[in-house]
Amino acid sequence: MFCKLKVPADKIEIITVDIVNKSDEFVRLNPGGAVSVLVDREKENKVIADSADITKYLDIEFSECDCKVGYTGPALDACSGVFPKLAALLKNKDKAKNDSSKTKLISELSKVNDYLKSDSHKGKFLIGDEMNEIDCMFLPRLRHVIVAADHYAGIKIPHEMPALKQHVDDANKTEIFSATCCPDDEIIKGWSRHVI
Ligand SMILES: N[C@@H](CCC(=O)N[C@@H](CS)C(=O)NCC(=O)O)C(=O)O
Repeated sequence: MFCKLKVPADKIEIITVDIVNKSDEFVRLNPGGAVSVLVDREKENKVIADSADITKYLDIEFSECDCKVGYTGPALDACSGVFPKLAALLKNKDKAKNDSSKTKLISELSKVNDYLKSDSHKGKFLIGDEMNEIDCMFLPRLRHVIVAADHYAGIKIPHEMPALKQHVDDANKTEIFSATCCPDDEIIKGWSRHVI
């Protein structure tokens, strides 16, 4: 998603990887085997195999587009607890802790909703009317919540969080987010080894 935000469309080719059945070509390129991987064909197929390193690299190579890489502030404070609480809920094997794990996730979502409707928030996205690096970090994670928390724990974004719902609707309308969304069944399959 960050690559699509930074790099002109005619310079990008997105290739999806089946991480359960990795092709030999992919493993040759990235013996570590994890995604995301960037291959810079203009730099003798230079391979960068870590999303934080890819972000830094693209930020330098395409410096004319300022996507507020490394932003810290209220938006980051508001959204950084969501994914860890999702992981804690889905990886929890102790039934007695299930309700409290759900409550903790909902409480993190509520922090985002509160931030989105606060005076310190302006614009459609997390830190303005344009997408920035923080949106590329948070929106895919929020989609994991929307898909996996619903599938495995029956949790949906509560109706009492209209600002968060609107935020998701606005993001879904953008080409950058919708074109890079992981399909629902892949998200569900990805979490299945932790849940079952
Ligand atoms: N340091 C890596 C970690 C990424 C990561 O854990 N990717 C997972 C998918 S979200 C993966 O590729 N897992 C498959 C595997 O490691 O075989 C990054 O952030 O780029």
